[in-house]
Amino acid sequence: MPADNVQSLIDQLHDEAEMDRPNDLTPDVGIIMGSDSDLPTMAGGQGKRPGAYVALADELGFEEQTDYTDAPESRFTFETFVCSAHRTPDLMYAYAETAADRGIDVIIAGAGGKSADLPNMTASIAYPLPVIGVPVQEKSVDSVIGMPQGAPLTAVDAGKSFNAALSAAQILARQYDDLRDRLVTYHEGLQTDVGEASRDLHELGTPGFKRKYWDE
Ligand code: RP5
Repeated sequence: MPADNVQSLIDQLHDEAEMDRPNDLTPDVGIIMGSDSDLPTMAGGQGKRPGAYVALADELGFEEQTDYTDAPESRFTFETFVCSAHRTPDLMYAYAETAADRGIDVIIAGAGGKSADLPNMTASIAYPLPVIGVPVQEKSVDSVIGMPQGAPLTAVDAGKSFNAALSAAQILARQYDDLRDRLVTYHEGLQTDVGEASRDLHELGTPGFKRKYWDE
């Protein structure tokens, strides 16, 4: 029997699934993780490289939807939950089972440890909704990607939740030209950064480059 506060989340998910809200008012991407200790990897910060939150919110203009019935202004939104496969299996099941009816178009699921089962179990339950798995640690890679034939899961390398977010946006961009343009702009920015670094390194020389970029 789930704890009361877990049951209340489960009930809420089922209630929301029955609301039949228009797709443009529901979160497009669902981010779930096995523990709040995964948040630095899934979102970024606390000494970790930028994560899914940074990719979606800062690079692609998504907004985080924190109230299912009150969508933010941005057309593209995501929501975030902690949902442990082992400690709250009923919540994991409810999230995956209701995701499509709640209007989620793609799920990003991250988990750590050697038994990182949240991404693959979510993919099986939410099928055919696409799920992108993020192994939070190196030792989680095998358990995330090791799916049997017929039970697909797309996955990124350990800790690369930023790329998981880009992949999620790529999936959505098949439907939305605006999002496609944002992805192209982001990619052009990467090219510009490399171009700048290359010219500066060449023209300033290594000591000058280090002075300009490393001593700031
Ligand atoms: C996994 O166990 C979680 O995804 C997390 O990466 C790991 C440790 O969880 P905590 O003990 O920090 O809650 O299920």
